[in-house]
Amino acid sequence: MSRSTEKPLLRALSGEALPTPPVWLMRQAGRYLPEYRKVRAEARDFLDLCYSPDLATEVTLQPIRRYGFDASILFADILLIPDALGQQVRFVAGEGPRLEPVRDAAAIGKLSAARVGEHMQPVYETVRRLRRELPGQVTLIGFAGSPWTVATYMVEGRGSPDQKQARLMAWTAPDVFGVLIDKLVAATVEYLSGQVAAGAEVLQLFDSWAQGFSPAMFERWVIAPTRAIVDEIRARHPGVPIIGFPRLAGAQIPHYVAATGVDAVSLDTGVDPAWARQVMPESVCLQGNLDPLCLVAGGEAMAAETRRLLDGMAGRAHVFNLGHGIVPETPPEHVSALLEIVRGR
Ligand code: 1CP
Repeated sequence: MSRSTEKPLLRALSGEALPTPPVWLMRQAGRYLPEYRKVRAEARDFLDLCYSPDLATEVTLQPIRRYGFDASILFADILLIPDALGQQVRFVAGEGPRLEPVRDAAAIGKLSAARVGEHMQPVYETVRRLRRELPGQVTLIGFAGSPWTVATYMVEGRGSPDQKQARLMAWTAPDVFGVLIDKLVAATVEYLSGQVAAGAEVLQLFDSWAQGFSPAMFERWVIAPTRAIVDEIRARHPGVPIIGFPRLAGAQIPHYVAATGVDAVSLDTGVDPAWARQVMPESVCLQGNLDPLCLVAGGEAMAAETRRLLDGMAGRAHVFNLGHGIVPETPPEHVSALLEIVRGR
C-alpha cells in the first residue's frame, strides 16, 4: 500500500508529519455521552459492560459515529488484568474501582497469568467485531495499563492520590513486589498479543502514575517492565506501533522513550511541545496534549489553546489528543467544536 493511502493514524505513528494531524481522545467513550449512559444502564455492572461483546462494541463505536475520530480505542479497562489474574475486582458506582488488596508474598503467589488468554476471550471477540464494523480510515487501538500503574491499584485496593502502599512495598519488599511486576509483564504481553491477533492495529500502554520516582526506581519499575513488554510484542508482532503514556514523568520522558523503544509518546498536559520537540527524535511521534478541562471550558479559550498546540507541533509527526482522559462533565458539543478547529483550519 502506498503511504498516502494508509490510515492517517498509522502514517503519523510511522513518523510522518501530516498537514492535519489525526485526532482521537483518551476516554472518548464514556459518561459524558448520553448514549454511553444509556448502554451502561443496561449492563449489570461496569465489568459486565467490558466483557459483553455486544455492549462493548456498541460503546466503542458511539464516539466514532458521533464525531468521526481517526482512531477508535477498544472499550475495556486497565483493571481487567487483575481480574484475569484472580484478584477480586469490583466497580462501585460513583466511587470507582475496589480490589481486594494484595500486600504480601502469599497473596501475590496466588495470582496466575496462566488463564489470561481464556479469560479475555470476550474482549478479543469485541476486537474482532470492531475490525469488521469500523469505517475504513479509522484505526483500532488496543491497550493495557503498564505493570507499575496496574500494581498501584492491586496493592492499594483502589485509586489513590499518592500510590503510597505500592511505593512502600517497592521499598520494603522489592523482591515480592518484583514477583507481582513479573506476573503483570507476562499477563500484559499475553493480553496485548491476543488483542493484536484479534485485529488491534496499534497498542497504547497507560502508565497513569509514572510520576515521582527517583531515577533508579523509575528504571526498575517503569522502564524495565515496559521495555520487556515492548520487546516481546515486537518479536511476536513486528510492525505494530506502540504508544507509551508515562503520565507526569516530566524530565524522565525522553529517557523513557529511548530506553523502552516505543514508537510514540503521549504527553500529559504539563509538557511543553517546544521542549518535547527539542529533546526527542523526529522519528518519535508525539501525541497530545490539550488540557481536558480546557475542553470542558470550550469557546475562545479552547480555540486559542488548540491553535497554539497545533502551531507548536506543526511540521512534526503529531497525533492530536488530550493530556489525560475526557472528564464526565465535558459538553459533547465542545468535542465537535474541537474537531472543527483541528481539522478545519
Ligand atoms: O461507566 C463508568 O462509571 C465507568 C467509568 C470508566 C470508563 C468509561 C472506567 C472506570 N473505565 C472506563 C473505560 C476505560 N478506562 C478506557 C476505554 C474507554 C476510552 O478510552 O474510550 C480506558 C482506555 C481506560 C483506562 C484506565 N482505567 C486508566 C488509564 C487512563 C487514565 O485515565 O489514567 C485507569 C487509571 C483506569 C482505572 C479506572 N477505571 C475506571 C475508573 C474510574 C478508573 C480510575 C480510578 C481512580 O484512579 O480513581
